[in-house]
Amino acid sequence: MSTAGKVIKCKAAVLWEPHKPFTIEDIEVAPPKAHEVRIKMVATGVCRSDDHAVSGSLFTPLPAVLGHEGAGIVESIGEGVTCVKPGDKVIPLFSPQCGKCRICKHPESNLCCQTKNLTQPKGALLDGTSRFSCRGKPIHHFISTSTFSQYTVVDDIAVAKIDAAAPLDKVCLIGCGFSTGYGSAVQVAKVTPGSTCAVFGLGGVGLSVIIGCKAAGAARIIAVDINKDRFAKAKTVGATDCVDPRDFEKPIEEVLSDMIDGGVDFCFEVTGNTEAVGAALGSCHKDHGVCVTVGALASFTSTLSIRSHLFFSGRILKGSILGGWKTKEEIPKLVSDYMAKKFNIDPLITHTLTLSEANEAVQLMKSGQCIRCVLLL
Ligand code: COD
Ligand code: ZN
Ligand code: ZN
Repeated sequence: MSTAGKVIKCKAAVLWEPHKPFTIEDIEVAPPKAHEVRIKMVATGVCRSDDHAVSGSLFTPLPAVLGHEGAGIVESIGEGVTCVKPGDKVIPLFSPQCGKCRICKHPESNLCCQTKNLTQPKGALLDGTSRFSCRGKPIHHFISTSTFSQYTVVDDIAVAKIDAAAPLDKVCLIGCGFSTGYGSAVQVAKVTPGSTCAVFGLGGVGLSVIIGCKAAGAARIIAVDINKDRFAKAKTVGATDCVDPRDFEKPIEEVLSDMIDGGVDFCFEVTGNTEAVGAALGSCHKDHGVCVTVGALASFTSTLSIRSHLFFSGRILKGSILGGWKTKEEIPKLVSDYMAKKFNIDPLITHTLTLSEANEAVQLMKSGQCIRCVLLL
């Protein structure tokens, strides 16, 4: 029997208060309104930003259904939706693409003017209301996505149709972590063939940067982390050298400068530790080095402290969101590239659990035991 037009009851992980575990609840998910899409979620990765929302360093109104790295199948569509139909495999987009605004029309940018849920979180869909309720109370959405639920509703500018053959328990990572890292290398830094690269931080996102550097033809990729347990996986995905800054008395930027004749061409800070930004920038060649910071976004309130003399030359420091991809257009292409084996994301998934184990997944991530944990919904 069709569920279209009806309220769906399903399970979701709800965060009622900051710093508390999720509770697995029976929630109600209302049908999609005009230009909205209701999705039966199949799989979701658990990302650092979900935990940043739990801790409050990434502000989002609560109670909420978190999760933003998911994949599923369209259950029903609201009036006026033309980009997807029931039965389509999709990835929800925490950074939407309206296709009409100045930013969407700019060839180099991707932070669409409708990315309000990310920059000024209201915890709602674009019409300002929620489709979730639990125990008689409205529950907020999270950055246009809310994937820790068996069903979610998103705006039609925040969903990308993907290859019908794509394995959703793998390509869910293309909704955030993989695309953020891979795009930082190929799209934001524009790593060149034969170049030298260094990647600070070897979590799921940093390893995805390495995959991107390798795909772009980098000759040398130096993986930097204070946790040596991450080195084996870094080598598996393409690192040529692994360095622990704590093994040296001199600063890591001097170590890398000695290793690579004045510093690397491209450096990436993917630690979530703002203090590493200066070291990453200082590890770039002073003449032309490009440094991309991913971790500096980890908190809305943190500030950077960088020695100004690092800019007394041609170094460039760049930021980005979601690897610079124009999401609606380019996320499906990344899924197709994965299907065509242009890169492999499978080594990033070290654990697969169920929705009822969402809190265990967060603990695995916080303890550093997992790279990416996927929840089956
Ligand atoms: N030097 C070297 N390595 C370090 C240092 C340091 N000073 N500090 C920490 N590290 C290492 C840790 O040992 C760890 O291995 C690694 O850095 C970080 O790994 P994870 O598993 O914590 O992180 P990821 O890859 O899942 O996520 C890293 C981000 C920086 C992306 C994350 O913190 C984040 O949320 N950033 C928000 C910005 C963003 O764009 N996120 C993607 C959209 S949600
Ligand atoms: Zn994320
Ligand atoms: Zn736009």
